Amino acid sequence: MNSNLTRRGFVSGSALLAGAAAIPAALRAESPAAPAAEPIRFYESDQPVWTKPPLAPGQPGREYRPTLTLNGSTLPFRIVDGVKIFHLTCEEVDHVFVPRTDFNDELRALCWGFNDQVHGPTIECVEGDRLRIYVTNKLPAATTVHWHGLIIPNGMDGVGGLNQKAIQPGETFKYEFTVWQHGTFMYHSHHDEMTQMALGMLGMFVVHPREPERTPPDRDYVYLLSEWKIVPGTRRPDPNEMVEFNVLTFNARAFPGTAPMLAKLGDRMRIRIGNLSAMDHHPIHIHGHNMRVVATDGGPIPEAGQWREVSVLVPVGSTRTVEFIANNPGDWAFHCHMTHHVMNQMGHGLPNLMGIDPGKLDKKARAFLPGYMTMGQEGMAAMGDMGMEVPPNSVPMVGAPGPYDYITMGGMFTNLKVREDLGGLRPGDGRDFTFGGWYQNPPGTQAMLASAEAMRRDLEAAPADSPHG
Ligand SMILES: [Cu+2]
Repeated sequence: MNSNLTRRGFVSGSALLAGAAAIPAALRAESPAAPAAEPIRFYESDQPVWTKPPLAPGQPGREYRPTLTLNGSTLPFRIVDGVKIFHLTCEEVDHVFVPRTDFNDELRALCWGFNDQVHGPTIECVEGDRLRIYVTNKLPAATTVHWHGLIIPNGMDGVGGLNQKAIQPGETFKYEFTVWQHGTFMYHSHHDEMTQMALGMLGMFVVHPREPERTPPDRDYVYLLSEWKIVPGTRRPDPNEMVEFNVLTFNARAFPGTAPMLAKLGDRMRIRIGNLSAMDHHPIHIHGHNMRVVATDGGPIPEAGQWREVSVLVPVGSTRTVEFIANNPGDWAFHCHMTHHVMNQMGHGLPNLMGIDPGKLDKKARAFLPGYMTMGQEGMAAMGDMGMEVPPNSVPMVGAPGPYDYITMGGMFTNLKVREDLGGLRPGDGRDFTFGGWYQNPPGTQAMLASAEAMRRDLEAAPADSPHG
């Protein structure tokens, strides 16, 4: 075979010569050589998708319904000569992870982010848009921005040293490309990544399909997962940490600082989840519903390949998009299922005190450690609401008061509030878990203290015949 004749060329050439006449016209339209009508076909094209010429800029309200990044924002743009212009400024940000309430201290830290926020605002555009993104570096260190999952020219890919010169402090770089994909992607620093991503230089990147969706969501939420080490009493996330992350975040907020998602009963929900944590994958778990996994950052999953989950694993450096109908009213937990990821600033080098009787130990220890209290003999649930003195700028084991009791959760935890009537609440208005109030469970649909009479009737009844004899 002629060495210039690639396998692809050989196969498509043969198909043209021998196959065309034999294949019925209806089937021929399905062959790989047919014009790519469906965007998904671009993933199998022999040309990178960005070579396709751009379309007129897609408009919110016309080409797409905007997404909502709770506790964050969406990056505004302007249009110049048919190109969408964005501007990101890399800078130090005094970021609040958990706002102060009557029940907890605040947790804030000096992070690095974009446009005075951590993480950066969500970039939102439409398939076929031409984008020009200016990146101004106001950090004390060089940086770059990588567009995770986007198929763009090599020189726009943002890996410092490999694809471009690093952006020095004070410089502004210009990235420009056409996006011919749709889905959920991310952006992040790709220069001294370990430091800069640990300090917060991350953001989400949503591309809407050009063709209107057959079943567009009523609500389209965006979450970016990340993890931090903030030693209680300090003001800087520690980028050297590799194992013991103690602040786990949804959109850079830890519970009780996370706003709830709101849904009207019957709403078609979409949640786009990206994970740019340093070291951990997160199984994100929903209560009261199950979710269809419809896309990754590699593209949409054809309907036949979609699957259902109640915990969707979002690996480091990936996005997962899930959909479901909010058909079960209530206040539903939405959280990472790693139990050490739903707590705040707990030390992990602790001796195991489960079942230990401290006896007179506390009294003796208080002689040289005023206020000393042995904890952990019955678990950690009581720690949050004991009102103990804690180091300044920390939320160790803090949860929040719920409608029935103290909620013993923190970290990557929030609520999905499904209501028949939202009473005019706008989801983006909520800044923490208290937004929207609490669901009133209808009588007979709630776990409660069992009555002595019910226990006598049911627990003292003769056991049913055992299938094992
Ligand atoms: Cu997790």
